[in-house]
Amino acid sequence: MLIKTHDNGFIHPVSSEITPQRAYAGRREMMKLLAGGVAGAALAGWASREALAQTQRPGKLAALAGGKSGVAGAVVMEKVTDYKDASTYNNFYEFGTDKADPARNAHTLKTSPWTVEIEGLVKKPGKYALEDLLKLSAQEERIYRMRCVEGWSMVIPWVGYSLSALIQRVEPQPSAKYLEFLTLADPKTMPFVGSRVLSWPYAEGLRMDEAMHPLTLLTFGMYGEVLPKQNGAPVRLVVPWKYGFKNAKSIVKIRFVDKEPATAWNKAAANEYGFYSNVNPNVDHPRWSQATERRIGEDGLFAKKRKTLMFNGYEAQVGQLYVGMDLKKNY
Ligand SMILES: Nc1nc2c(c(=O)[nH]1)N[C@H]1C(S)=C(S)[C@@H](COP(=O)(O)O)O[C@H]1N2
Ligand SMILES: [Mo]
Repeated sequence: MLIKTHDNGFIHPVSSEITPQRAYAGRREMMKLLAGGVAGAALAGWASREALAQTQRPGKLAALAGGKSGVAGAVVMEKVTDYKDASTYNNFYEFGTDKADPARNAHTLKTSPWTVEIEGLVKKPGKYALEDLLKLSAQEERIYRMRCVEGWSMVIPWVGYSLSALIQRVEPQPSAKYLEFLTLADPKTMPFVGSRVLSWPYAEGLRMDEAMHPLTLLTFGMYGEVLPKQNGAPVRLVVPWKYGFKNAKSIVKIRFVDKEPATAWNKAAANEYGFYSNVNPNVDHPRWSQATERRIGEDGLFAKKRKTLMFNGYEAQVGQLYVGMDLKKNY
C-alpha cells in the first residue's frame, strides 16, 4: 500500500487519524429513497456517503467530522470531483500561478498554531484560536459546485459551518456593512508572495447580507478530512454562488467595515473582476465568455462544455439578495 508523504500536502497518517471504513450506500438505496418519496435530508445523507466512499485511500489527513447539512441547496446531486483533482488542480497564487504549483509547494505552510483576528466594527473583537473556531458551531458536510472565473468547475464536499455563526458570536455593530477577509502573506513560507501578479495579502470581501447567508461556509475541511494546505488550510471561505476567487484561503483576519472593501483581484484588474463576482452566464469576462464551463475530471478538453447556471445554480437561494441591482454593472 502506498503511503504518500510530503508531496501533495499529505502527512503520514497515525492510526487515530484514519477514519474507519464507512458504510457504502449505493445507487440502489437512492432509488429506494426516491421511490418511497423520502425528501431532502435522506438524499443528502446518501450523497455524502457516496462522496466519502470515493475517498477511501491511503495517506489521509485527520478526520473532520461533519453531519449532513440541513441548509437548503447545500447538497448538489452531481458526481463529486475526485479528491485527487480537487487537491492537485488549484489556484493559490502565494505558491505559484500554475495549477500544479500549490500541491507541489504548499507543504511549507505552517497551519498550527493558527489564529484569526476579528477587528473593526464589532462588540467582541479579538484573536480567536483555530481550536475555538472549530468548536464554535456544529460542522456540516456540504457538497457545493465551485465555478472558477477561468471557466472550469468542480463539485466538492466541504466541511464547516455557516459563517453567520461566527458573525453572530462577535456581535457586529449596526454600522458594519461589509466584511473584509485577509489571508496569510508570509514570504518565508509562501514563495510567490513577493511576486507582482497580485498585491498581498490576498484580500476579499462580502456584503453583510451575503456573509450572513446560510450557504456561505466557513470551511475547515473537505472530503471528511481537514483541508489540505493547497486548498487553503486551516480555514477558508466558500461562497458557492460566486466565482472561485471569492473563496479566500488561509484566512488570518476578518475585518468588519462600513464601506465596500478593496479586493485583490479588483485591484489587479478592475475592468475584469468586480466586487460582487456572482457567477453569471450572461455577463462575459472582457476576454472570454462565461456561458459555459468544463467540469474537471469529467469533461475532456474536447468535450462539449456544460452550460454555466445563473448564480452557479443557487439562484433560488440567493437571487433575492440582488433584486433591483444591475448585475452587468455590479459584476
Ligand atoms: N489566499 C488565496 N486564496 C485564494 C486564491 C489565491 O490565490 N490565494 N485563489 C482563489 C481562486 S482564483 C480559486 S478558483 C479558489 C480555488 O480553490 P481550490 O484550489 O480549493 O479549488 O481559491 C481562491 N482563493
Ligand atoms: Mo479562480
